[in-house]
Amino acid sequence: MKHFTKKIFLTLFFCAVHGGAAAFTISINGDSGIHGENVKSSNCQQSNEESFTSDSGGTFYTTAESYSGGKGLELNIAKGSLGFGSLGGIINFNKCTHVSAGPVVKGQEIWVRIRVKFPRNFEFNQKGRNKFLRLRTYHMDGGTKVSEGYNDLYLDGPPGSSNWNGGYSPLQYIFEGAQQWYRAGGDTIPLGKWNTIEYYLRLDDKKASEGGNSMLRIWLNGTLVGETNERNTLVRSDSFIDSLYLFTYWDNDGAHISQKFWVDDLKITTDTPLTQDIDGNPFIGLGDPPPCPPPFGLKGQPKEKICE
Ligand SMILES: [Ca+2]
Repeated sequence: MKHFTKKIFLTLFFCAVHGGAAAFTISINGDSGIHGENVKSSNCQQSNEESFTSDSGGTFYTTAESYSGGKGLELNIAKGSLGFGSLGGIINFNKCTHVSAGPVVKGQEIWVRIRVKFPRNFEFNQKGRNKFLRLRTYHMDGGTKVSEGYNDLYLDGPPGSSNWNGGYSPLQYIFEGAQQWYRAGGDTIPLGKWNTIEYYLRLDDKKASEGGNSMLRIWLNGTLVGETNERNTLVRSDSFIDSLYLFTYWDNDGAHISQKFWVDDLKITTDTPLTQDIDGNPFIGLGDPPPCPPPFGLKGQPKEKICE
């Protein structure tokens, strides 16, 4: 009880100083979902976990592909579609009141970890850069909410599949409020297998050379492939992030082909993970939950390992 009281006091103190929400965690692993059911709930609660709150019309729970728990999420893009409203989905943190989620502000940190699997014959959009994990950023001007654009992590198709501008990178970052690209290192993202990608921001309107404390980190399959403190992640000291857009947009021309791919184990947290990478940076990492083997389907063998 004493510890609980102290935690509440510290939370209130933090909010009073920073104006931001207490630490929160949003998770979607699909494991309690019903195969074929749309993943969307206006109050962010569905199948014993969180859910997209809008624009996820083509996203469904599936037993066909999963990294953990025997179920994952199937994402669809239809030929001719721009993707918005159907591809992936949006999680508005303000809708996730049951986990005390809300705007993330200067000085706070946010980690977004997801697993993604593209079929071997998957064709990325023909411009080369695919909108992937986007943290929408705003500030208030009087009573008006003003968009600063997105803190964007783009996922790029394999080299040679598209037109490259400035050299290949599997993952590229830009904050639209500052318009400066950052290209992560690392190899291409393998098709036909699960990949774990993690995206981290420490929010500041000033980068290190301006005396600020901003930070960007990107991990691909547990390896740190991008890190810089030379990017502004907010426009103003009172700016905030209040939503995650997962894909949500294909390109300006419409998809050239109808396709599906899969995601699993999406986790968004502002609570510093206990796991660290080999450089000592806190991250959600490859575990959480540990991987499950696929069901063998043979008589006498367990169908599925329980993932904690
Ligand atoms: Ca799962």
